[in-house]
Amino acid sequence: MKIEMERTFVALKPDTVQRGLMGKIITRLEDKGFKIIAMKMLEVSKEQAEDHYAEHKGKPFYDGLVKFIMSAPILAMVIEGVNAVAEVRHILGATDPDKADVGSIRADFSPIMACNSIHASDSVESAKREMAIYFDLDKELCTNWKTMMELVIDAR
Ligand code: 3AN
Repeated sequence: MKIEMERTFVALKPDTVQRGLMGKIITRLEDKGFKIIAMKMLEVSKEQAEDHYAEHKGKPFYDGLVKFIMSAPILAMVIEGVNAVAEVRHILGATDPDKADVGSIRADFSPIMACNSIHASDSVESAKREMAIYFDLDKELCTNWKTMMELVIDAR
């Protein structure tokens, strides 16, 4: 199995912010051992929304997606960890909460697919593209610190 240190883009969607579930969902990511290296609450602009969902342009649900992501603030994050892209998607569960594994974030928190609580990039390439939509990558990533686990490993 590959072991790669990766970064991924995660956004807690408007439904999560409105329902006061940010803390619970961040805890799931931190408990798994991921490192949050950037975090920003923001109101998504039309341009950011259209960039984010460019792959869905033309689909019947596209307008609803853009409207929804702009309907309340999101919490944008960059997350670092071993195999972070696939592992974070695994913790999220399937896009449709009805099909998400029991114990995944979407199975546990999301009522319907249109309000599925959280987004995470589906590849390293998507992660780079999506991070750049929401963060100034030269200034806004906090990379010069270590988690307790990293300090313990260094001290051995
Ligand atoms: P994920 O967030 O799991 O990567 P995407 O990026 O494929 O899912 O889809 C983003 C959003 O688009 C989903 N949260 C969902 O609301 C909507 N969506 C995706 N596929 C469909 C579909 N087949 N019918 C309706 N809405 C969809």
